[in-house]
Amino acid sequence: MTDVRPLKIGITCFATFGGSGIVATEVGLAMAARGHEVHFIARTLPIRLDPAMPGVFFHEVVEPDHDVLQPDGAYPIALASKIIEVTRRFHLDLLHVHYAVPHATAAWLARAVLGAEAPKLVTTLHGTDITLVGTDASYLPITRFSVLQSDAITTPSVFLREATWTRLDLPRSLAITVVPNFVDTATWHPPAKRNRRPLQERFADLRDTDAVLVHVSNFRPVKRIADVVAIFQAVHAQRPARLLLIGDGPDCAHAEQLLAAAHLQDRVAFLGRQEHFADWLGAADVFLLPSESESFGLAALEAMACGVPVVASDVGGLPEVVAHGMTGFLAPVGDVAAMAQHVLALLADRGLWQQMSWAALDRVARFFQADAAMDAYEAVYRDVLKGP
Ligand code: GMT
Repeated sequence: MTDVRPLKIGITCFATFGGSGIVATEVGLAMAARGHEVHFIARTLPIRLDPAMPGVFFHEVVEPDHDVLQPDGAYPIALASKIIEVTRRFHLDLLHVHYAVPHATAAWLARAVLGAEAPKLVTTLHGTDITLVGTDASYLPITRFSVLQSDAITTPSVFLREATWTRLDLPRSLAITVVPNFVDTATWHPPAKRNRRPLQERFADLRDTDAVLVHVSNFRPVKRIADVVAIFQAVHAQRPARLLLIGDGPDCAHAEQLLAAAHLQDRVAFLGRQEHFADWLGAADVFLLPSESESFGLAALEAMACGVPVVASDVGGLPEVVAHGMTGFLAPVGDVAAMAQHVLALLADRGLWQQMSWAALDRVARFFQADAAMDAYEAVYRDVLKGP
C-alpha cells in the first residue's frame, strides 16, 4: 500500500539570491501546497519564501554570541544545532538539504547527535558545490563524506550527476536521481501583451526598434560578465540595442567599467536583485547566459518560460535546458563572436524568433513543470522513508 500520510520536512538552503536557494524555496512551498508540513532552517528568510503560507515554518539559524567563536564564525555548528532543535520539537521525518557544504555536513552532524530520532537525509546538489567548492582539494574529503552520508542524492541535470560520480570519485552504483529544475508557469509566462512601458521609464530615448537583451545572475566570475558586455557591444555595433542586467555580485563594478570604456553605459540598465522579473523578461528579445560552467541554468529556464530565446554557452547542463537551434543557440565558452552572431540572427528574423519563442514555451511545458518535479521529489522522499 502506498504511504500517503503528510510528511514533516525540514529544508536547509542558502537564503541568498541564487539558484539553489530559489529551488529549495519553491520545492518547500510546493510541498506545503501538497499538504506536507515544511520547516525552513536557514540563516535568513530565503528569498521568494512566504512564511505566511499554511504549513510553512521558518526557523532562523543564529550563531551564538561567544567571543571565542566570533572571528571564525560557527555557522555549520549553529545550523546543526538548529536542525537538532527543530527535529526534536516537530519530529521531522526527513531533511532535504540543498548544496553539499555546509548543509549536508551540518545535517550529518545533527543526525549523529539525534541517533534513533534522526530524520532521513535527502541531499540535492546544485553545481558549484561539486564543480568548484567540492573539488577544492581541501574541501573534497568533507564534500565526498557528506554526500555519502545522505539517504538519497539528487541533481538537477545528467551533467551534474556525471560530474558528481567523477569528481568525487564515487562508484556509479551510487544512486543519484536527476530531478530537473522547474518553473511555476503561473508566475513565469509571457505577458498577455508585450509591454515596453517599464523600459521607457528606464530609457527615455528608447525606440520601438531597439533590441532588448537580458542577463540575470549573481555576477560571479563563473558567469563571465565580461562576455555579456562583449556580446552586447558586438550586437550594438550592428543595430541599436539595450541591455538589462538583473542581479548583483562581485563583478558588477567590472561590468560598469567595461560598459563605460565602450561608451555604452547609457544603453544599459542595472536593475539590481529582483525576486520576480517576469515583467522584464516579457519585454526582452534575447536572454544571455555565457557562463563558464552551469549545472543547469535556472535563469535560462525562467526566460524560456517567458517565451524568450536563450543564447548561452555550450557547457554543463545548459544543453539539457536550451535545445540548440530550437529554443535558442549554444556556442563554446568564450566564443563571444559566435554568440553575438546568434543574437543578431534572432533579431534579424522575426519568424525565427517567434518559432524559437514558441518552442521554448513548449519545451518548458513538456519537461520542466513544477508538478512533475514535485512528484519526483515526493517519490524520493517516500523511498528513503521506506528504507531501514
Ligand atoms: O548560479 C549560481 O552560481 C548560483 C548557484 C547556486 O548554488 O545557487 O546555482 C547553481 O544551482 C542552480 C539551481 O540548481 C543552477 O540552476 C545553476 O546552474 C547552478 N550554478 C552553477 O552551476 C554555476
